[in-house]
Amino acid sequence: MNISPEQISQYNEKGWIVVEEVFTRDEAETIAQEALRVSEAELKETNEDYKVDHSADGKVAPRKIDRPFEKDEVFRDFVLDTRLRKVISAFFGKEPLLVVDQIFMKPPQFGSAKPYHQDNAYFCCKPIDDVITAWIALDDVDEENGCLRYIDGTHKEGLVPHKPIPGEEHNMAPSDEDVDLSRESLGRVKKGGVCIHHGYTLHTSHRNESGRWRRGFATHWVSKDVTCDIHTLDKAYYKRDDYPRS
Ligand SMILES: O=C(O)CCC(=O)C(=O)O
Repeated sequence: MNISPEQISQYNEKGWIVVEEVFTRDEAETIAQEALRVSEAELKETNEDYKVDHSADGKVAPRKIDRPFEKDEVFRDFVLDTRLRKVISAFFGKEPLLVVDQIFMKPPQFGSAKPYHQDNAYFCCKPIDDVITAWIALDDVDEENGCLRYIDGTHKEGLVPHKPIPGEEHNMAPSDEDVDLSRESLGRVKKGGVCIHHGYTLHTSHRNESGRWRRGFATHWVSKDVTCDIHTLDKAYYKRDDYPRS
């Protein structure tokens, strides 16, 4: 797949980009089905609140799968696919190394919002230009089922303070004054396409108001030059013996 100079310019200027058709729809559907199977099995066993979404009338559905890479070879092969790694390196300019992953399920009708945040508020890694996320759409994703939304240019503006949200301590967010909604753009993407964003780009996703799933496979990458002030890299996948070397 060729990445155009315009796409590179958009990533550099806005801090995010959509690349369509990295995977086929059938490949994304296989992963979406597997995500459903794994998350429903986990739902039967877990009472961890951050893994579950609740409807107003008492229904529950899976919210997320943590570290899918470690749970199924199918997930592993998918996120290490060379097409994905080539696309990321086109924006990154270095070999991307996979640190961690998560699948956000956002179930129909009541999949919850993810508040505005910068990924590096969680990761605390540096240099920041070597921290990047590739979010693979496992469904067609638009404003009705909760696409990613970005504040353009925030990757050039540093880290803003984040605080845990009361009652949702798994979520941290900046104050409203730090989110300039006049610069918000939508990351609409088709199934199999990928949204890529810089570690400082402010982003969010709204509640799923549609009758469709909105599953997104988030993969978080760094370069070999990255160091970290906290535990983020301790269990990084690229340190595993079976991680593919280029
Ligand atoms: O899938 C979502 O709604 C949130 C994803 C996200 O915040 C991320 O991939 O960094």
